[in-house]
Amino acid sequence: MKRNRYVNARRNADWTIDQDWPTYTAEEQDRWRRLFARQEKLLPGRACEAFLEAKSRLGLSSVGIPDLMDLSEKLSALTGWRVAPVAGLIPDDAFFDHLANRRFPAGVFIRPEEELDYLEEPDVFHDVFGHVPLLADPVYAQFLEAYGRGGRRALERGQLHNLARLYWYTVEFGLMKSPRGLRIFGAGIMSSPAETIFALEDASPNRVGFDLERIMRTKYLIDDFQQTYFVIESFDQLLHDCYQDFGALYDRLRSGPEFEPDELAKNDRIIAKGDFHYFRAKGRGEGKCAGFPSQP
Ligand code: HBI
Ligand code: FE
Repeated sequence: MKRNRYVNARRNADWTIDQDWPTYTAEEQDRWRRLFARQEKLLPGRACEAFLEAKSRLGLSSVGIPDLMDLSEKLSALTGWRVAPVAGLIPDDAFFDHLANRRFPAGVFIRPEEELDYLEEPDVFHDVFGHVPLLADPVYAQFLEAYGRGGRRALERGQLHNLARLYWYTVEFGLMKSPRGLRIFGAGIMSSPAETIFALEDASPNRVGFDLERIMRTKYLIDDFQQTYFVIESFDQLLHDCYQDFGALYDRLRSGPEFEPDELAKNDRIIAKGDFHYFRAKGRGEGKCAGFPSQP
């Protein structure tokens, strides 16, 4: 297979494979360098401090695709997390088991040239550049481990759809307050130049203060920029609010509203109400207000 040469690699019971680092071609290494250089220019003043700091501490650089063994040694010295090579998406139970044991499963193929800006499966640039740096932050590190344990419980209880929304709106597309304005921490934004700008600077999307239950009631789009971004105060807030058994919350979620990706809810702490021009032009959402009397 051209697209991902690892799909037929011999894999272990936990879905990990050998990264086989020496076999990356010069072309693939160059693709990493270009992706890296492009994000490197955009992220100062846009990515949260913890990310920027960890990125250099871990020695991520435009030199090329990191050897995940070396990277794991550096990361584990900081927070005990390691990076586990996988071929692509792995089953939910295996994914959560890795997280619960402080191993982050990272895709090791690099996106093909034709999909430089959009791809469906997580590749090494998304997973390693986007996700790994924050694992060097002790509080974020604890949050993601707890998420892994919560994932296993959610699977048993048939509540994964709700928990997956938390992952989506924080780990992948989360924003954070900082003394000098909003910053990115979600890996889906971090690894996308277009969404880096869109999430912070475009007038289209809503930006709403983090609320766990509200997020778990909110659907999401997987094939476009987000219509609503949720904003945490800090990783301490994220960990604190999520460090609980979600059992009672899941029971509440069985009734009550579900929100569309473009909808504002009555009790939202609105940081910015989107004008939705980007989405309206594509015929995909206009920014409804649930529970508000509709304006003529
Ligand atoms: N596998 N490699 C990989 N990466 C993911 O982010 C991932 C996965 N398998 C399942 C999964 N995510 C979902 O369970 C979560 O996003 C909820
Ligand atoms: Fe991801």
